[in-house]
Amino acid sequence: MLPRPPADCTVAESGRPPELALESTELPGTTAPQPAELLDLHPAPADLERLVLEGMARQPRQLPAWLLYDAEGSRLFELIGQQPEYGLTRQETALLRERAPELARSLAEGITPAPVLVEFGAGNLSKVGPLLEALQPAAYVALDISLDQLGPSCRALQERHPAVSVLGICCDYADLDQLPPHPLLEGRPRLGFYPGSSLGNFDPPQARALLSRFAHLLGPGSRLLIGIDQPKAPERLEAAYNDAAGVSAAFAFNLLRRLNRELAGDFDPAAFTYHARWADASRIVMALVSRHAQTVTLAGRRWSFTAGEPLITEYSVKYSPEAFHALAAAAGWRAIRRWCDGADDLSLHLLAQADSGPSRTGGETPIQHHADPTPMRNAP
Ligand code: AVI
Repeated sequence: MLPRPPADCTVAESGRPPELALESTELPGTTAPQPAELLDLHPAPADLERLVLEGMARQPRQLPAWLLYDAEGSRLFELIGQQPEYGLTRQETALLRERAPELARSLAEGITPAPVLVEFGAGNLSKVGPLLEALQPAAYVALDISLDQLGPSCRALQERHPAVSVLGICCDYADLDQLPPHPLLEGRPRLGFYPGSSLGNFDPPQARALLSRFAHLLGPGSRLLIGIDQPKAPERLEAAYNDAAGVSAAFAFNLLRRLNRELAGDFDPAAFTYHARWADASRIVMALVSRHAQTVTLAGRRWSFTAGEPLITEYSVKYSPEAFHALAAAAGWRAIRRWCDGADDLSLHLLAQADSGPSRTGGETPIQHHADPTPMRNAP
């Protein structure tokens, strides 16, 4: 039997008219697109060293998740998205494709002039196409830590969407005080897009700070469309982060290779084992666990690991809609609407800055309820 739709969620419909399966926009006879622009604000090697030293000194040891995304890490993460156990990427991509016109309408309602769409952690830009088609923003700005991935992805996107000016900014978006000055960003409202549930890779206090930072980077009156994965059966979650093909493990081990290469480390990957488990009823904890007592050199210092000691590579916190709304509210965002996949595994939340738009004191209901009477099915 198919599950019933939750009352507070607009669900993905089964099937889609072919004309709405959006992709390329280039029409015969259109002018050649401008090349996409790229700004490189990647943290300097000294910053990387400082962050690694801070993380290694923590108890338990934990490194910033963005370190996972060098060229090889970005390639492996794309592969994770194709593993049968890891549904997040497929389900969210399908939801974005199926609901793009409605998402764009809600996102840009009452916003003039044409906005700039700013995507945080844009990766290979594989999710934004349908939204760009439907929204037709004046410009699209993609922020990501991996320059190797951002450059080619921005160029390819610019070719597919010649009417939208594309700007790539390679940076740690969680450590950005301002969007850099650029003509494309001047005098236009900004809308934020943060798919993929990457917010879950920050612990809740950091996630709250990141949402506040987004409000600041986007400016007053902005809105944010954000993808959030939800808690589900622990066995399903643990399987998603322990895929049978071992890609999640390879993704974590790649971090040790990066540390060896960039910070003169001598980690022996064979001396660690990869572990991902559901903890505290709220998050997956991914770690490389030391197989035995050992000493490692990194950035000119010696670090000892006891047998069984973890080096945490990532958290992946899952938020119920209610828990996410509370987090967003604490960061100054008001929840406007939620869309979910057929199984209500994950959501796309539309947020507006709490001090913008109609006041909530006049009896306004912050969440629109969109019960869909049609039967649902899981997104492919
Ligand atoms: C990018 N992020 C949302 C992924 C996740 O699901 O937490 C990262 C990941 N790491 C291993 N598998 C997926």
